[in-house]
Formats: sequence, structure tokens, C-alpha cells
Amino acid sequence: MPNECRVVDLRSDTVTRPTPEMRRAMAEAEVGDDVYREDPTVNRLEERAAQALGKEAALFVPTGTMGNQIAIKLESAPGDEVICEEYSHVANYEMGMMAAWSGCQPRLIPSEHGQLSWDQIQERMRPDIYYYSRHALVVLENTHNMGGGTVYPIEAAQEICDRAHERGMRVHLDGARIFNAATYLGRPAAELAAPFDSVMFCLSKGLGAPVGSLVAGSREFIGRALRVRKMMGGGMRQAGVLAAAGLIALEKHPAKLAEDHRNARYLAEALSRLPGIQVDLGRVQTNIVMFDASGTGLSAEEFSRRLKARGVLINPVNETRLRLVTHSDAGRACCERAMAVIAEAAEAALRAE
Ligand code: TLP
Repeated sequence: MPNECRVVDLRSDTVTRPTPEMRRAMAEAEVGDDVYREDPTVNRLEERAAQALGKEAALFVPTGTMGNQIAIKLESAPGDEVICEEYSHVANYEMGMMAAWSGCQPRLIPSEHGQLSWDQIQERMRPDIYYYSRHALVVLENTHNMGGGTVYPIEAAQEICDRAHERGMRVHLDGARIFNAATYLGRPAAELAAPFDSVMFCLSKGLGAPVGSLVAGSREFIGRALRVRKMMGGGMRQAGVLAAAGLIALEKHPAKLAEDHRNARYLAEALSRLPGIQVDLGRVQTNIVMFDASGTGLSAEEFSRRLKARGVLINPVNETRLRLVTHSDAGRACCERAMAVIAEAAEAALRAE
């Protein structure tokens, strides 16, 4: 067994560690004080990110959460409702920040696998009358994390943006994994980002950087975002040491994502053949696999605990389902080892029943 597979960590693609090339670039990075906008490496990363997403400007932020919450703050007023999917990251995993920080509440729209259509949104919208909360902003998520890494069809996203804009709303994209979506569709990320007013994406997930995300939009939007980032405590000084790794992530690592997708498909297909495990293969489009282990007679938490005891880390997402995420620190050999452990755990649980 390769040494790096002794513990196979499939909890998230956030667990990736910087490559030797990134560590060298970090050590050698040219830096300055980014609060004065004098860090040449951060400036370069922001320019490249804006180009990659086809936007006028971009801003380096420590986390995806901060990037999303800056956009929500800028595009809403207290008392507004933010339209988002029921299991979206902004509404479920950002610590209630849209309420705590922007004074907004989410208007949650249920969906099948994370993708909304304009019809589904319209059905839940309040009439535009002064005594109802205003819908200021729509937030979409691509890929959709809890939907199982599913990808928005380009036309559906375009239609939502067009209709929302006609009604005077803005649209933000939580594109934490937009490069995974672009890889799946075989289209440039800029094409996926084009209809949105603002886009956040993460360097610290499948792209493999240790820290960092970007929020991109018009020059005017990013000018205002700079102030909000500072308010949130996100002015980072010599952040070029982080941006240096981010530049490698942005320029070289999108090409690696297809391999993560092939490994997710390998795992999903192998899981679908196991007794007691259910997986919807049609939903496995990128690097996330959701599977149901309840047929083994174990709760997702107990199943996860048994895997962990054998060196395979996979988190439960609720009582019955678990989520695994492939990434470049767990190549095919590690995925094969993980699969053997999962198979043993499922079969042992069924024998004991
Ligand atoms: N996602 C994390 C957890 O928070 C769930 C993960 O392991 O997948 N948008 C999306 C769609 C995300 O998946 C995440 C992180 C974020 C935003 C936030 O990014 P960070 O962790 O940098 O604040």
C-alpha cells in the first residue's frame, strides 16, 4: 500500500496540502502590504482571477464564506430576503451570517439536486408590494455541494439571471467549485460566470491551495467589496505568501480536476455494487459522491466511525447519508484502498444483522 494511503481522507477537497511547487513559490513570493494594495503577488492573483472569470476585477479573501458574505452585504439591505436553494451553503453552513451581518433572511427554495429553475423561484417569490420583504438578491451554487456536486446547465443559470435582472434583482454565484463545473461541461469558467453580477470561487478546495478564495465582479463592486473585507477583518497585509500558492492553483490545477472526477465515478460505481449501499449514479457529475448506508443497518455516523477505525475518513451528512469528496491528495490507489475498506465494513455489518 502506498504510504500516503494509510489514512485516506475523503471528508472534503479542502484537506489538500500545498504541493512542493506551491511551497517553493510561497517561500520566494514577492510581498508588500496588501492593505495599501502594495502586494505584487496578490495584485497578480486578483488580475488573473478576474481574467479567468471574465470579470473586470477580483478581490482575494481568506475564505469562501467571507467572499459570499461580502457579496450578500453589498447587494442587500436589512429586512431583505435572499433567494437561495434550500440546502445552499450560504443558508446552511455560513453560521447564519446573512442574518447576523447583513440583516437578511433566506427565502429557501426546494429543489431536486441543488439546481433551481426560474419557474421554481418565481413560484416562491412574494409580490412586489411595499408591505412584503424585498427580494434583493438571488444566490446560486455551482457545483452544488449538498446536491452531490451537481452542475447547473448553462441555459438554466442564464435564464434565472436574465429574469432576476428584469425584476431589478442581482444574482451572485457561489462558485466555490466553479472549475469543477467548467471541467464537467468542457466550457471555460468565464462562460459559466458571465450572466452573474458577482462570483466567488475557492482556491483552497480541489485547486489545492492552502488558503484563499476570490470574489469577482465589476470594478465598482470590487471597490466597495474592499471596504467590506476590511470591516470584516479581512485585510491581510503580506498575503502574497498565500497568493503565490493561489496563482499555481489557478493556473495549473484546473487541468487536474478531471482526474478527481474520474475517481469519484470509480468510487460511485463500486459503491453502487455493494450490498446495503445506495448511490444515485446519475447525480455523480464532479468530485462529490453522496451515498446512503442505511441498508447496512447502521446509521451514517456509525458507518463513518467504523471506516475511520480502518483509516478511511468520510463524513456523515445526516442520519442515513454520507458524503465523500475526491481530490488530488487521494489518487486512484488511495481510492481503491478506501473502496476495499468500505466494502468490508458494509459486508461485516450485514453479516452481523
Ligand atoms: N464547503 C465545505 C464545508 O463548509 C461544507 C466543504 O467541505 O465542502 N460555498 C460552498 C459551495 C462550499 O462548499 C464551501 C465550503 C464554501 C462556500 C465556504 O468556503 P470556506 O470553507 O472557504 O469558507
